[in-house]
Amino acid sequence: MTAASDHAPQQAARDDFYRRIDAKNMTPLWEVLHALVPPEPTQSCEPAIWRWDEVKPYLLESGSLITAEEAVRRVLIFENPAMRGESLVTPSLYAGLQLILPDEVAPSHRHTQSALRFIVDGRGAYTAVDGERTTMFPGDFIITPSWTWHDHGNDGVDGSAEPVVWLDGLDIPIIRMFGAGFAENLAERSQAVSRPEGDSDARFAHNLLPVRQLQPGKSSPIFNYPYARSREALAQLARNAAIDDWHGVKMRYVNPQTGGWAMPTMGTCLQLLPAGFAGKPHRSTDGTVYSVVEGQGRALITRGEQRRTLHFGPKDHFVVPSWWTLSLQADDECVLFSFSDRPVHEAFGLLREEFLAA
Ligand code: 1HN
Repeated sequence: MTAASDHAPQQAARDDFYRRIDAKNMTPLWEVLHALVPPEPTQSCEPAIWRWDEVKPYLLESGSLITAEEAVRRVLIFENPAMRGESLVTPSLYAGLQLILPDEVAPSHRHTQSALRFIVDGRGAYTAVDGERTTMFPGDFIITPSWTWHDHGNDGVDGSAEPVVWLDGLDIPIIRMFGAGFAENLAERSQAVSRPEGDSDARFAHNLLPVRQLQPGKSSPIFNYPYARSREALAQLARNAAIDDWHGVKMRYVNPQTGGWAMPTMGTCLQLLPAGFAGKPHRSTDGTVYSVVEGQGRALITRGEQRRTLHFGPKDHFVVPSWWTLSLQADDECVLFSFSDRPVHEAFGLLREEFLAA
């Protein structure tokens, strides 16, 4: 008798066993162990790019189809091509572009999901967070921490208003996994303003902290990190400091009370690549979303035999999945904003990254 024919009765017995335990909501680990604990990350997530010249017309068209009020949030979601239908850009992150037209209001609500905004196009919209408004300009990084009331409007600046577009990043899948999602709407369209614009900036964004400040919360008390200041820091460092072979000049947004990230679940960075920069390859476990602010360049994204070259320019967005290798190249001077779930990897001792030689 051959080994194969020996095997058949045993397999039939096993299949019968699986059927019987299946009826009791059980399944054998030995059939799935390799998939449950793979030697390396095996997420369904691909590199992808959303180019501004393709996205912008659709976003503006959405503005003629539905109001911000009716939509609650008028957003085109960036769906990862490997995860269509899931409203996700990576398995742990949500991203999309939001449009608000002059005189519109996106009504006030709060939820346990944390949100970040990165202003992409247009100026003069505002966002209000827990009683304070901030006017948004391109390149500003704004946070709405977990369970803070937030609404948006577009009153314009200097007597003129224009459509305003920003990137939204949320930790939706992380909150869903923990069964910790709660949300509620405010009865009024907009929340009452209780502090003048610039109040939190004065208290927390000048290398000073109030002496009678209470215990730090989980998120930064600064809720707008203006582009003008971040850009100036990058410009000065690009002139005076060593350029990192992998990252160029890369800085992270910081919670001034703790030195940690601005929010507990999502980490955010701004980086400058000098003109002609040819970055060395790097990979990390935190899948990352990029928003291009300035410059033209290329992202080479590889994993094993798979290889993608994404040509990017201003206001384009692209995603680099967990454990894919990224090399960044700049034609002219580039500035990139990025966000990922890195704080969660760090908190759980899971962050792995490799700075490769070539
Ligand atoms: C949300 O509250 C906003 O406040 C944007 O602007 C996008 C996506 C899913 C759930 C809540 C916002 C969102 C969101």
